[in-house]
Amino acid sequence: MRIDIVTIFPTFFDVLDISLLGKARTNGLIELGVHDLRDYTHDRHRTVDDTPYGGGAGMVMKPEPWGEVLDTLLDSGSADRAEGSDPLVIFPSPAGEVFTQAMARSLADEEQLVFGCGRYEGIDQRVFDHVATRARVKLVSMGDYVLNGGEVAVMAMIEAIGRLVPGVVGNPASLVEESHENGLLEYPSYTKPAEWRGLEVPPILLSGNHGAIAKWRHEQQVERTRRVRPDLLADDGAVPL
Ligand code: JCK
Repeated sequence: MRIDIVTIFPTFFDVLDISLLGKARTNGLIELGVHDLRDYTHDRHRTVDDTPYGGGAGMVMKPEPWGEVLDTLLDSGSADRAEGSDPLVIFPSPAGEVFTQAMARSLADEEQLVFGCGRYEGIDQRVFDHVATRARVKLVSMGDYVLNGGEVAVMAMIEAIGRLVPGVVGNPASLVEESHENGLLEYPSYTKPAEWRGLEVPPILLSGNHGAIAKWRHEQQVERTRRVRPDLLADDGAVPL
């Protein structure tokens, strides 16, 4: 998978070199390009923002630098790209579709993802409208709270997507287990020692009875989900499997 990121804070993504994805990159499983939007300006102040038409607070990102960087990213490699594997362009936005694990799974199958990180009050609408005439475009939100820009959202999305790319996660068994997940919250986990600061590991986990352990873990999942995330259960409280 190839991932390109456009941002006015390119060093924000330096940490990707040392995270989970660092290894995937040395293995060539994930190729990453980080592009400074200001490199696509032509004025001496490298201006990327301007005041909003119609008035209002804050600044809006100008369309021209976005047009130039996206021209470069969408044209480069188009010659040797396989049919039907055109890049998908993702803009984090409070007005986007909410990012989910299902979305991460589907994005992990893409050949090339381009992430456009906005700042200020966002990007001139014509950038989305124009790129949509040349590529598939998605506006994606991290959730119903307000961030200062798209960078943190892109970092989270890349972590969620990257670990689903075949060969990236160290222990594929954990992914197999995840793919069999049932839409419930996870069960509580314990490791040694069996007693710590007066707190004991639930004895069933030491019993060696794998059937009973599986049943207990499922009950824990249901109980937790009902308490913390009842929205994940059907309206009648039925347990999805
Ligand atoms: C991209 C700029 C900052 C701040 C105005 C927002 C009513 C617009 C995001 N889950 C998420 N929350 N926020 C973002 C996000 C924020 C961004 C950009 C993503 C680019 N900003 C900003 C305030 C506003 N309002 C709600 C008015 C933008 C994601 N993903």
